[in-house]
Amino acid sequence: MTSETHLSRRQFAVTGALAAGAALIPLRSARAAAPFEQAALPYAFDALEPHIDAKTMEIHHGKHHAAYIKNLNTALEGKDDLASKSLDDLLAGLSAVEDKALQTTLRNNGGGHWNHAFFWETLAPSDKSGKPSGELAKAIEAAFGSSDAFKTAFGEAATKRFGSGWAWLIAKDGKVLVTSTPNQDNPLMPGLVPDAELGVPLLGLDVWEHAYYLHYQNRRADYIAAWWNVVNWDRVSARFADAG
Ligand code: MN3
Repeated sequence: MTSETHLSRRQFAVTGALAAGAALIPLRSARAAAPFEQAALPYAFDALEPHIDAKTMEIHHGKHHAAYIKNLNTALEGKDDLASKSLDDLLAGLSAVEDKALQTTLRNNGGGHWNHAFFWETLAPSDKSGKPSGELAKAIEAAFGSSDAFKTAFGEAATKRFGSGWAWLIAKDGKVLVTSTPNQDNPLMPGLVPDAELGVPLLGLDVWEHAYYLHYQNRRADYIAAWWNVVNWDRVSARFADAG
């Protein structure tokens, strides 16, 4: 995860240990702090209206995303080798987790945490949405022919994702491409998502019904069309620049 997001680890409390020779001892008892915590939204719940309504944002952030973090932290209890990893490293190494039940739990909830933290940072009020700029605009033009053709391709990936999942624009080898993943998978999980491309996520769209059902009911296409109004293109363009 890049520094823009807030997947910070809670600082474990340490003893004062000021006496000469005393070591600082992390308090990693059974009551040790959970490793992952949730950042506040970078805007108000109603900041994306009318495109995404305040109630949906409140439940999506406060209930759904929060539950992924809670479940992730619970799964990591007592597993210091995994709990000490960054979330990116945890996802990158999931295919090597031998306990398949644990792997599935980490995949669903670690992916859920990563994807949602990324999603909130990808959005902005419509008056700040902007357009793809700089090298990203050129890469989209090169890959898809036009901005409209890109939106059509991305929208198709989001619409055709059966059930729950995500559509992505990713950077790979200096280019951009569209892919999609089921459930809470993402393009940072080598060895686990055979039908998806791996790469650096630039833009991700949550097409789980919980992301739109209150306002749009079954009309996923209407949600997708409205969502374009609240994409934070400055952020997406910066991600492409950082992807190198
Ligand atoms: Mn969601």
